[in-house]
Amino acid sequence: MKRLLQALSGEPVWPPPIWLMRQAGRYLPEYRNLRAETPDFVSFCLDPSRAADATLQPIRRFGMDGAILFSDILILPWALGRDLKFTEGHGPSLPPLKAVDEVRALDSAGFLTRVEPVLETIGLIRAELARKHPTTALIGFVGAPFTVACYMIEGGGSKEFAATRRMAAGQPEDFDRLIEVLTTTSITYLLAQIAAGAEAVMLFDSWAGLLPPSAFRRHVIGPTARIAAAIKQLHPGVPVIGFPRLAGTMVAAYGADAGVDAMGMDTASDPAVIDTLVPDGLALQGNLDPFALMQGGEVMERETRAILAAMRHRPFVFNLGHGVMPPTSPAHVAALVDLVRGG
Ligand code: 1CP
Repeated sequence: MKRLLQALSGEPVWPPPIWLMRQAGRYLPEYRNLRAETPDFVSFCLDPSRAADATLQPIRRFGMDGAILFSDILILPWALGRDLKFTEGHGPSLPPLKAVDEVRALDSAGFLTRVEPVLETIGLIRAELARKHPTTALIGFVGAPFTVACYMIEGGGSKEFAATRRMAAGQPEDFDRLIEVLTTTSITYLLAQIAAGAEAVMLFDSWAGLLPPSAFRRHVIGPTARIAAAIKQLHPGVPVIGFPRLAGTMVAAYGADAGVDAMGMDTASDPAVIDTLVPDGLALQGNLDPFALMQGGEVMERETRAILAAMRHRPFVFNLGHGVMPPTSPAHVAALVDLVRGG
């Protein structure tokens, strides 16, 4: 079995497998060249041969144990009929979703047709992995319902996601309905990704840490558990990774109740403490500071060794605590892979 899949399934594998969030992206010159051919980011994500190429670029360079599908968490709202634009230096924008009528109008019947290019991308990636990188596993993903709801309600990125939290607190039925649509369509989408060739799946819950404990259980743990159970029912061998970013002490409840096989640790988490908060069989993934990677050299080495020492005894996948930053030198990524593989 591929080493990444072994570790995610709860088997200690050492040295640990490694891949990095945002391992495809602007820090790679070959990505910038490819990206320049398709200025519109949504079109780029929906171009199977270019999206497959972007996915494979870091694998060709560094031989990572995991390839993550090149796409975006906002492709799902786009496929549900919300207009989506990415502007250079500004990030995503969508029309802010305000009322329950707009939730009812989401096209959960038609969305699967619109993501067909993504499924085709997955097929292309698997074919090239089989030919040239047979030990690398392909990870599919969605944004977890709460995080996707944040972008849909706010209409883009935000520091506070105030409109979202206001709707969750003040219009709980509307909010539940949106989370419900996102939960059921995420299940359909992930099952389609697995059928197309994804070997593990990840749920990015980047803004989970904004919620108080009661809402965290309702909008983060609940939907994640439903998605994980639906996948387990049909594909018990496909590992599910959850990433409840900035969840603080709520990782204990998440680790116990979200039904995931593996949990991503964010940059602020102390791996030795997380280790004591979650069940022994749960694989952990993370969590080098992206800025330590950017710095490289001794800083990167010291931080990396501390994480390895804390995780030596459990199923573990080396990663960052959040995505690779654009100014990062690719040489630092190569050095990190060597360091981790040296055990
Ligand atoms: O022009 C570009 O190249 C745009 C930069 C970019 C990239 C490379 C965006 C816009 N998305 C992506 C790809 C992407 N996004 C991947 C693919 C594979 C990989 O990791 O290598 C994945 C898994 C994502 C997931 C994603 N998109 C998340 C969850 C993880 C996280 O970073 O917290 C989120 C929140 C997004 C939204 C998004 N997409 C892009 C941007 C700049 C943002 C953040 C917007 C914001 O909150 O301000």
